[in-house]
Amino acid sequence: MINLVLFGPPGAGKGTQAFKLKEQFNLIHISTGDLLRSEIKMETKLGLEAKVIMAAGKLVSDEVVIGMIMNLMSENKDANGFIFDGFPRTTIQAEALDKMLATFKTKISLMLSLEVEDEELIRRLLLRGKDSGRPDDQDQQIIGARIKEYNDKTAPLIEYYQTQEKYRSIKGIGAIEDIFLQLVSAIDKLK
Ligand code: B4P
Repeated sequence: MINLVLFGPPGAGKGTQAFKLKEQFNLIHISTGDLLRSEIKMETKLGLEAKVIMAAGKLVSDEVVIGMIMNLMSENKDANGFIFDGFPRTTIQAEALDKMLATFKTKISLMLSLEVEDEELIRRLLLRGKDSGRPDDQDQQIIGARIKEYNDKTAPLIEYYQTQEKYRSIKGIGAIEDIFLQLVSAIDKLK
């Protein structure tokens, strides 16, 4: 199994690249952001709770996102592997993921971290906000709160994966195709 963590601040290109990588390597793409947005759309209890938190640029509780990942992984036991996009975002989530993968007798293969400066993140998200309808993409203050959450709670995971020798840093600025080729090359080295 190939199990990838696609990592980076909000707007780094995780969702964009995950979509291409899942096709290339025949993997199941799990995006916690997409899962939460679908709960919001269906107006479930979980969705109604998540809506307020996400609109403020904060992270949804570990318990909720870990539960969602567990459900999806159990439904895809025969998969070739997984791309985790936007998960884990805290140390608690990373530890829970390692435990879940252990029950599948597998591990994270690589953590691919897309590096993009704050100025470019803000530019991209405000641009997407113009037609995405995502409230968290439309206000610079909320985008700032998301970047702060990333720096405070998510960026420490770089060390978590560095210790396991799984961290690879990829420059996330430039043409989408060029960034994709760099990601593919890092994954190909696993073979
Ligand atoms: P996510 O849905 O994960 O959203 P994101 O961080 O904004 O990244 P996304 O993948 O969508 O954007 P991308 O970089 O591809 O999270 C949203 C919220 O959900 C979080 O704030 C949090 O509240 C909650 N949440 C999700 N997971 C959670 C978890 N595990 N724990 C707790 N809470 C959680 O793309 C951004 C834009 O850049 C796009 O418009 C794209 O077209 C563009 N772009 C991409 N690559 C580019 C390039 N090379 N050049 C120019 N533009 C590019």
